[in-house]
Amino acid sequence: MLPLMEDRFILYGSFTSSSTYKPMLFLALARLPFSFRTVNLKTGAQRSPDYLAINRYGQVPALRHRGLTLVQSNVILDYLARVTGRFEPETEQERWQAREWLSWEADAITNVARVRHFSRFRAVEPSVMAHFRPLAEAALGFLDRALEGRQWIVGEACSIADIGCWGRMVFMAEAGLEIAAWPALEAWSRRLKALPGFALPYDLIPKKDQEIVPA
Ligand SMILES: N[C@@H](CCC(=O)N[C@@H](CS)C(=O)NCC(=O)O)C(=O)O
Repeated sequence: MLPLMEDRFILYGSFTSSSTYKPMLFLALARLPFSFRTVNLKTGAQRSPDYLAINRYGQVPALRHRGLTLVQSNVILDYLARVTGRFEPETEQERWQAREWLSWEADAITNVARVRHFSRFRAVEPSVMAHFRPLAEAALGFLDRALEGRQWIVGEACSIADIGCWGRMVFMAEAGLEIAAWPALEAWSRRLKALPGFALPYDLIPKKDQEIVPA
């Protein structure tokens, strides 16, 4: 049965956005229904007064639920884990660790998203790329080492730490960063891809407003 309308998650996002993919992947893996509202980044819809009233930073994603508005993809993942109980690690220490990884990824894996942005959407001086590419590679190397001998980043199951880190790096091939260079990362990505409900961004995020009802 569908939840009451006010209980339904409303996610604002764009199909080219790794930040949108993160909460979207959570909802897909958790098999939760939600309403998707597209924000066209190409036409600058993220800077329209209506959207700025939802997200002051003029960025996607944003989530509305039960009268609340949440922005910043990692805050949204934190919220989704809290209200649904899904993808929350088991112990309190691990739950804090998952949030620690989310904070880290916003500092470090963001460089992967930057290099992809410069490769795909906005050409920059070679010196800018030369600055950010090693930072992206260092972030991927750090996570690769952390995953050696482990199935998941925190605890024994997939958590918001995995969804957040994977989600931000998902377009890495568009930045010329081949995951095969980091064997533990590649093995972990295969485990993620095997989870029921998993999909890659271009298969998952609609280009138009849509009501999503998992099968
Ligand atoms: N720290 C933010 C980053 C969000 C972000 O960078 N969103 C991009 C798309 S991935 C965006 O909306 N860009 C449009 C713009 O900045 O004009 C988060 O994690 O939610």
